[in-house]
Amino acid sequence: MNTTHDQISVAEAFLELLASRGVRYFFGNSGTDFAPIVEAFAKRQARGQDRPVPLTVPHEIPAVAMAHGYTMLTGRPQAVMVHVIVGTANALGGIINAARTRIPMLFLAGRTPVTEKGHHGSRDLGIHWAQESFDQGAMVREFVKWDYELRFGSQIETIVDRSLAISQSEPCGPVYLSLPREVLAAKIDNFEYSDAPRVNAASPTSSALDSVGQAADLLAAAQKPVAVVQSLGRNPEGLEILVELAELLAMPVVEQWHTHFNFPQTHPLHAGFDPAPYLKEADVILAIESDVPWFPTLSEPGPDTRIIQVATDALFTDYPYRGFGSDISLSGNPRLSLLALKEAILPSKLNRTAVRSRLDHWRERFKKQRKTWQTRAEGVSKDRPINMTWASHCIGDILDDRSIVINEYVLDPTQACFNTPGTYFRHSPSASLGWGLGAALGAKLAKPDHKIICCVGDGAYMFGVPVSVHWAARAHDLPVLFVVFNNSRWNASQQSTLSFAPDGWAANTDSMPLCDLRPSVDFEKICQAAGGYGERVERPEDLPAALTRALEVIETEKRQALLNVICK
Ligand SMILES: Cc1ncc(C[n+]2csc(CCOP(=O)(O)OP(=O)(O)O)c2C)c(N)n1
Repeated sequence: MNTTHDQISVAEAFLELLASRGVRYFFGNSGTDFAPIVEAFAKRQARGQDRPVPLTVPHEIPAVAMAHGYTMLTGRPQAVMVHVIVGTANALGGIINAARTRIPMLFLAGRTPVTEKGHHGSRDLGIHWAQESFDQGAMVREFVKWDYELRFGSQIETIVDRSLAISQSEPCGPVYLSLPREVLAAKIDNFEYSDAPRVNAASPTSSALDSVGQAADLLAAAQKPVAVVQSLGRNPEGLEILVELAELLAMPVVEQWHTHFNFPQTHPLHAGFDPAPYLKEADVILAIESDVPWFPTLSEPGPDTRIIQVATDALFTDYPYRGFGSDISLSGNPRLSLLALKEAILPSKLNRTAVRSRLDHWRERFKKQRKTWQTRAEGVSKDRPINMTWASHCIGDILDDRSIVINEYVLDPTQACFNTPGTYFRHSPSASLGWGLGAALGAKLAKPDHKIICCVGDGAYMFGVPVSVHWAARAHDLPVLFVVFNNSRWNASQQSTLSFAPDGWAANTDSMPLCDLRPSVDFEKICQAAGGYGERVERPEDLPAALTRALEVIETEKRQALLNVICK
C-alpha cells in the first residue's frame, strides 16, 4: 500500500515517514536550521497528523542520553536532532557512548543553508557562514555506521529506510544524517511512499557450524571452564540460554565491567564481578560480549588456557588496539551463537561426576562470596561520611520487581541484587560522563510504570547538565529518583593517580590537584528549583528512610526527586 500527499514540504514528509517507521520520539535541541522542522511539527500537530512526539531537551548531552535510555529498554531507535556543527560537537560524547554499546539511533543535525540567496531557506543570519564546515559528517564519522547529507526531497523515503535499516543491523549503532535548510523547506509535489519500509535491517547472523562444534568440544572437555560476560543482556532473549549453558556445564559466570543485567545474581553459578581469581586456574574461558574480559595488568589467563570469544563482532574491529586472545571467535548474534553452542554440546561427551562436583564447588563459593559482601557492607554501615558500599547496600534494599537502576559508575554491584533482565544498566564502556541523568529520563519514557533509580557521583551529575535534565524531567513529566553519591571529588581520577604513583607526590603530600570538587553544591536545591523533591542525607542511619520518602514522591506525587548523599 502507498500513501500519497499533494504539495508538502520535505520536513513534513520526513516527520510522516519517521512516524510511519515507528520512531516514537524526536529529541530536539533546535537552532535556526530547524525552521522547516518546527513549522512541519506545528502544522501536523494542528491537523492531528502522525508525527513523532517532539521533546525539547535544552542540552545535547541529555538529549542523546534520553534517546539512548529509551532504546536500551525497548530496542527501538529514536531520532535526536541537534543544531548544525555546534550541536553535533556537544552531542559527540553521547554518540561515542551509543556507538560503543551498540545503540541504534537516528542522529540528525541541521546543516547551515547551502545558498546565500535565491532559495526558500537561504542564508539570512551571520551564523550561517561560520557554521559551515568542509565535511560535517567527518566530525562523527568514526562513531557512526553511516552518514549522509540529504540532497533532494525525492530521496527522503530511501534515506529514512536505509538509515534505520543500517542502524538496526548488527552490530547496531547510531547513524548520522545532516539536513540542509533549503532541502527541508522545499516542496514535494506528489509525495508518495510505501506504508511498510522497502528496506529492512539485515537479519542476525551466526557463526559457521564447524567453529561452533570446536568451541563446544572445548567446553565439554573443560575441567575448569569460566564464562565472563559484559553486555549479553543488551539482547535479553540470550539470557536464558546462558543460564542453560552454565547449568549444563556447571560453569561459573562472572559479570566483568558489566553494562547490563546478564545472569541472575541469586543463581549459584553467578561468580561475582571479578574474574581475576579464576583466570589462572581456568582451562577454557568463554568471553561473551566482553570488550574487556579481564584487566591484563592485574591478572590474565595462563598460556594454555583456551579462549572462546562470542560477540556480535568478536574481534571488536572498531577498537584500534585490543589483544585479548581468541582461539575461536564466534562473531554474529550472541544468542544464536550460545544456542548453537548449547545444542552442539552432546551430553554423552560430558563427565557427569565432574559436572556435579563443580556445581558443589561453586555453590559453596557462592555462599562464601555473598557472606563476604554482606559483612563488608555491615562493617561500614555506621561510617560517616556515608560509605559508598553502604549507600549501594541501602539502594539494594529498596529494589523490587518494578525497579530499574541506571548506574553511572558509583553503585557497587555486590550490594544490589538483580534477577530480572532489563533492570540494570551501566554506562557505555566508552564512559563519556554525563550519560546517567538523561538515560534515566529516557528509561522512564520507555517504562512509565517502573521506578527509575539513577545512581551517579557528584562528578557524573555535573557532567550530565543537571539544570537541563531537571527542566526536561519537569516539562515532560518524567518522575525519576536521582541519587547523587557526593564525595566532593573525582575519585576515579584520584584513585588512578594513587595506583599510578602509590608513593608519589600526590600521595605523600595529601594533595590531589584537579581531582577535588570542594566546596560542594547543594544539589538537592537544583532539583527543588525545578519543582522536584530534594533532600541532603549525611547520616548513614537516615539513608533508608530518605530513600523511602523519595520513592514515595516519584510514585505518588509523580515529581522527580534527588537525594544528595554525602559520601566518603
Ligand atoms: C566526558 C568525560 N570527561 C572526563 C572523564 C574522566 N573521568 C572518569 S571518572 C571521572 C570522575 C567521576 O566523578 P564522580 O562521578 O564523582 O565519581 P567518583 O569517581 O568520585 O566515584 C572522570 C572525571 C570522563 N570519563 N568523561
